Amino acid sequence: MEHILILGGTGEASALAAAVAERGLTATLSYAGRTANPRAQPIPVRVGGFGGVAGLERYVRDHRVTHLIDATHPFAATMSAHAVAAAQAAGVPLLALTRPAWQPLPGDRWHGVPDIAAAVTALSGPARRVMLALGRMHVETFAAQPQHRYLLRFVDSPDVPPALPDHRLVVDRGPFTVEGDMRLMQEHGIDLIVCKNAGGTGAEAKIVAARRLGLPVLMIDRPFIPARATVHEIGEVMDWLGHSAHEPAHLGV
Ligand code: 3Y8
Ligand code: NAP
Repeated sequence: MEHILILGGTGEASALAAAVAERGLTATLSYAGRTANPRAQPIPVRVGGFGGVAGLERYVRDHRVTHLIDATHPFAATMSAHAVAAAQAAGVPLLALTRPAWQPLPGDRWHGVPDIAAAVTALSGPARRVMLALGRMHVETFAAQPQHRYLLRFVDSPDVPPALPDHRLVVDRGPFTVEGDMRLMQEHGIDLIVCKNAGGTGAEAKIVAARRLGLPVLMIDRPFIPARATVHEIGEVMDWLGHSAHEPAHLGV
């Protein structure tokens, strides 16, 4: 009897949860607990850290996990590194489900930076109207460039106001729409977008909106993640699990 542990927090993890539920497979979706009301799922959910690599290994053994799937965000590098180490230690197979990085199209005005610290440095210079579409976790580091007017977008309302002297805050969870993000950028007179190269479709609206408005984008490259087997499609995960994506449970297979 399999027990699939999905490390979630992305649109792809939710789509995978739906696919394994449809096939009646035994699975658990795991959230870190970063948001107040994570999306409801069709499979059991656990919330909170595991307690490092050892904690994840213990969870895998105690819950007889047979397959570990890392469907976390490409910037959740610590979780992904822990998954590689814990899967090895516990002797369970690991597969990563990720989305390819976004690539600029002709005409895109992207300026690539290696990490968030480099994005902060790149913001030196005269005041601008910057859409900081990075969520809440890294906002404090941008206080080093207080001259800008920042447009922030968080999933939840913050307990304390962000430490940026000139900011506007939108509380909204994705997926977002191109029209919605174009309107937001125009309403706030945005002249620069800062974002992570998340890939996928849930966060893509803002770079399409920037493209249509001819706005520059400060694109933060993904952090290093140790090598592991990786796929980009749900069907490949189902094949890996030994349940072809074309054998729905109701056919009694
Ligand atoms: C807690 C689970 C689903 C998953 C939906 C995806 C798409 C919408 C777009 C912008 C960019 C950002 C942020 C973003 C998106 C999806 C996906 C995605 C970006 C939820 C969720 C959790 C989180 C955590 C949250 C981070 C933040 C990042 C906001 C749920 C809604 C900016 C990443 O307030 C905080 O502390 C938020 C923290 C980590 C990054 C940061 O540094 O702040 N995601 N986002 C997960 C957990 O607890 O394990 O609440 O339902 C999931 C989603 N957010 O099931 O449909 O697939 O990525 N999430 C980025 O890409 O830059 C928003 O505003 O344009
Ligand atoms: P991270 O920095 O890689 O991980 C930090 C710690 O958070 C991990 O060591 C682990 O704690 C815990 N953790 C992370 N993801 C977890 C999960 N799915 N289930 C259980 N514990 C988890 O992670 P992060 O960048 O904070 O991301 C947290 C969550 O938000 C993940 O689900 C990720 O997919 C989602 N997310 C992140 C981003 C982003 O920009 N970083 C964007 C969208 C969604 P222990 O060491 O105690 O086990």
